Amino acid sequence: MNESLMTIRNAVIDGSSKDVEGGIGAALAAGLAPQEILESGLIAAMSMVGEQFEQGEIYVPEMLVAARAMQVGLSLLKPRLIEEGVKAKGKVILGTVQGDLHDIGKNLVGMMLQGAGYEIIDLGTDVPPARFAEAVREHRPDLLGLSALLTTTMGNMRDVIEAIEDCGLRGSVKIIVGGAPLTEEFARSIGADAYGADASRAASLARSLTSTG
Ligand code: B12
Repeated sequence: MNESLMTIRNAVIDGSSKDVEGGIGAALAAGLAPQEILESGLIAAMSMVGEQFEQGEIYVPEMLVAARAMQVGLSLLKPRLIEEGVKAKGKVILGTVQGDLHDIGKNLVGMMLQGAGYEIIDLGTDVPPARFAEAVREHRPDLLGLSALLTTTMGNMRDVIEAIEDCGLRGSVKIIVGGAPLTEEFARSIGADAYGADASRAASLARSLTSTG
């Protein structure tokens, strides 16, 4: 594997933003594609962090510094991942459901959709169902994307969909859901339109769900 990708992985795991920055600079200078740096560097490191946490080798503080280093890396790659001057293909509201603070995956989905030409309204994390419904009423998006990373919060997606149904707005917006603990079956069971396993799938789903005709 390319040396700079190893540097990036180790830097994310160690929580060293400075080394992430150096590694990404080196990787880009070596001609690696931003997508490869993202997948084989940043995302690969984050899944190793998840495994270490699961095995009790690291704790929340280490996970947090790793997440910060990952965010630094994402912000550096962002301009490269987003094609400039693309005309908006539609409007997307994104948010992480109530009780859940994980936002790296959601942010990545936002970047990919922005790169695919969508206007993004990001409601952030720990978003209550009423706030989602209010935003759908106010912005009239083509698509709503919900994220959840915890088995204890994924059920809150159902409440969001119900809140939107209660306002009579369900027919006006397509809803896609994602996050590590989710499955296709779960998405179907809560009445979502689709499940996206990763950010590039989110972009292809957006294209197919928002295309007219
Ligand atoms: C980083 C991290 C944190 C950071 C989050 C920082 C941040 N700003 O996001 C911090 C330290 C805050 C954290 C806290 C906690 N965490 Co945490 N965390 C993680 C970790 C290591 C990585 C998550 C991540 O960013 N992955 C990288 C991104 C790119 O991947 P992703 O999020 O899965 O997103 C992709 C897809 O899922 C999809 N996707 C995501 N959202 C959406 C939305 C749509 C619409 C679509 C289409 C697609 C999509 O596309 C994304 C891009 O490809 C995971 C482990 C793991 N392997 O997931 C644990 C993990 C999610 N955390 C876990 C736990 C237990 C916690 C805590 C409860 C720990 C504690 N005891 O306090 C708290 C909960 C805090 C809260 N209330 O939310 C558990 C969850 C277990 C479970 N089954 O519920 C995990 C799985 C770790 C583990 N193996 O045990 N965590």
